[in-house]
Amino acid sequence: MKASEQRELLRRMLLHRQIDTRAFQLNRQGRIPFALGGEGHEAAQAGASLAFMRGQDVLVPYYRDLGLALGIGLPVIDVFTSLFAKKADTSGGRQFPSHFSNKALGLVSISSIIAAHVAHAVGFGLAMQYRKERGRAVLCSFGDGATSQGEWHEALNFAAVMQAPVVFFCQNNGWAISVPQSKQMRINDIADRAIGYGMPGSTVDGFDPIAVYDAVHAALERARNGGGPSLIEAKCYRFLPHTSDDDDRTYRQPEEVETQRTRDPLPTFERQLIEKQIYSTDEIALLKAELYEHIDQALEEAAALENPSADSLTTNVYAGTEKAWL
Ligand SMILES: Cc1ncc(C[n+]2csc(CCOP(=O)(O)OP(=O)(O)O)c2C)c(N)n1
Ligand SMILES: [Mg+2]
Repeated sequence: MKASEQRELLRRMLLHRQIDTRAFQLNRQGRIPFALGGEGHEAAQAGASLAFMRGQDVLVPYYRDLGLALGIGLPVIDVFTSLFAKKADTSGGRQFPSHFSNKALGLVSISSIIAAHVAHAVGFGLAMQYRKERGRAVLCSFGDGATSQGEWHEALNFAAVMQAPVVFFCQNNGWAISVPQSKQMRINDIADRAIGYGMPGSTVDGFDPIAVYDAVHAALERARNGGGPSLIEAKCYRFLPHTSDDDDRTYRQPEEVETQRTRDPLPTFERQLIEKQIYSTDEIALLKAELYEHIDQALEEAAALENPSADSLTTNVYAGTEKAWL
């Protein structure tokens, strides 16, 4: 991979981590009601986002995919406009946090219903196929827990039968809120499920952004060229509680989290880039400071925006009040 692409991967990972940190700080300060972090998922999402072709592909993500959304071009200010529930948000400040969407970027709005969006993704893929739009594919992302839902299985089976251009990207962090993988399934590798549907499946180290990029890139290329769907499982870990409303000490040992933290993909990738002389320590420090400044400005700009008016309270809630989203 080119040095410039490796630098870009690190930039995306750092941006994701820094925004997560700021969102949890804002939550603890009482400035936003809810935060949902992807710490431990940065490498998987940066790698997958680099394989996405903006203007061609469609991303059907889930709520933990801030890094994927930023990676394909979601502006930082939009993240905070949503977190502060401002009028300028695509949903007019009415959307649940971490439910970003951006039509121009091909970023589909998130379904709060776990795995429902996997069927939607197949629908997008079938539409591309029906319109004979070669060179386009759908990237659909979800967690390990989503693969325990019936809809997930129906969606994968149908995608395989129809040879729809969809890449199913599982970020297996070992937990579905308080339920560990061992209580969800009797298999170790979720990618093993692919064979049951007749599509290629592979497991990659979700802490290695280059490995994830390689796997997702190859699968998207295959889909774009009529080769049908695939399932990729990126094994990672969730370092934070499920959300700011969750206390993970009630269901997992802090030692487990500490052990996983020693494998944190951020310092690991930073070290790798320094060893390869792609970045110096000073350059990384400068990059972090620049990102911090950018986030700071976007955050304050968003905080100063107008709130939705009280009379918009029922817009898009009752029939007859529909207003198209941006
Ligand atoms: C159909 C459905 N069931 C339950 C929930 C509640 N819920 C929200 S997130 C979640 C866990 C999903 O875990 P996973 O797919 O592994 O993603 P992760 O949060 O670990 O990234 C659950 C059960 C839901 N939103 N939808
Ligand atoms: Mg999970």
